[in-house]
Amino acid sequence: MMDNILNAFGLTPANYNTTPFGSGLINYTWKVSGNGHQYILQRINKNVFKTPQDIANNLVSLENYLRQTAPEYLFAAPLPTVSGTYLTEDGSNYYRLSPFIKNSHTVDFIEEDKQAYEAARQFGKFTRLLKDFDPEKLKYTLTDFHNLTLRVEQFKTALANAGEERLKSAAAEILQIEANIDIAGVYKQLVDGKKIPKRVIHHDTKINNILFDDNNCGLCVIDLDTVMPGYFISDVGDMMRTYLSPANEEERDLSKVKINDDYFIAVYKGYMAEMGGTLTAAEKDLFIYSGKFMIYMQAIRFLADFLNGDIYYHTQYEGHNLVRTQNQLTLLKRYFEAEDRFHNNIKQIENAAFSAI
Ligand code: ADP
Ligand code: GN1
Ligand code: MG
Repeated sequence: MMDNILNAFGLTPANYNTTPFGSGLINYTWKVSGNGHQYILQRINKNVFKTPQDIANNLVSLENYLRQTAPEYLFAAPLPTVSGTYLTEDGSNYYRLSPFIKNSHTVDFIEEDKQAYEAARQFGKFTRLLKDFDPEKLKYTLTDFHNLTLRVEQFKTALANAGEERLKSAAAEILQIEANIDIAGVYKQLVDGKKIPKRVIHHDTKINNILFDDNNCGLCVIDLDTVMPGYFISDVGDMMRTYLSPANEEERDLSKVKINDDYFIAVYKGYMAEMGGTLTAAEKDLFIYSGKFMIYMQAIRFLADFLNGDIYYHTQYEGHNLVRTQNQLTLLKRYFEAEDRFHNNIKQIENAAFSAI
């Protein structure tokens, strides 16, 4: 099976080794090595991405734009097949191949401020370089992906359809989701009131979607399937969700889910170093809200999947999605507790920048 896939990309199967790679929750990834070359091969989850050709088309138009406007920028776009398309099929799945970026690595959680700064800077740079690219030229590869209003509706449907046993075991988490519904209210107001602009947004700024070099300098952003029009709160919010705690969403010991203020400062400085001159005043005001938005939405998505019988996210053990929900709700609590400190941190950074002028 793999042989046909490699052949489609012009690689002679006998010359290459293919081994599973990475820790994503949606697609399957392999590293393909041989002949002095290395590639990343991915099987696209077709239950999630119904129109993978849209992803390929988006990436080609972004690559063309960036080649003209920022030729030095490292854009980890997929490679064409021998027939010139960017995807190949094995009858039931789509596959794509990208060059493996040399001397790169990813991390699953932050170990030092520098990683948070570098990652935030890379995601900020990506949106900044594309600030004059009309986002509506891109296809929505996942419609309503970060539409929190719809995610709440999907959660309610999951609640209505869930079996007794799962409902019972998730009773406490369901109450916590309901108690924080204001977060969804703020989102609805800002969308209905068109308070912030659509931009080219990555939509999956988890820490393991940044490639680092050996010195922990950011090389580039990867996992480009969900690059589409969106709001900056998606990207900054997912950084807050995945960079602030030394333990990630997989952690079962919830006492390890904490907020590291230095990582918050690093995210702010890194993102603003690129986007500070571009964000509107209304967007800047939503910087801290963005974390609540994404942490809350991820808790809802994990819990809805648990109630639906674990049909979306890869799971490794019974109750995995419920534990992930508990983890995210704990993070949300810690985030609320840190909110005043975040405001003070931002004030201090901005005052220092002002007095340096
Ligand atoms: P998923 O959607 O499953 O998260 P990713 O595109 O993030 O898929 O890829 C999974 C992992 O593969 C990444 O976390 C990274 O470690 C590695 N990876 C992906 N693309 C590249 C690349 N171009 N060069 C080097 N490593 C890569
Ligand atoms: C999924 O593919 P991966 O693992 O980078 C998910 C994200 C979630 C994330 C939670 C298409 O990302 O939205 O935030 O899991 N991607 C999709 O870890 O649903
Ligand atoms: Mg990924």
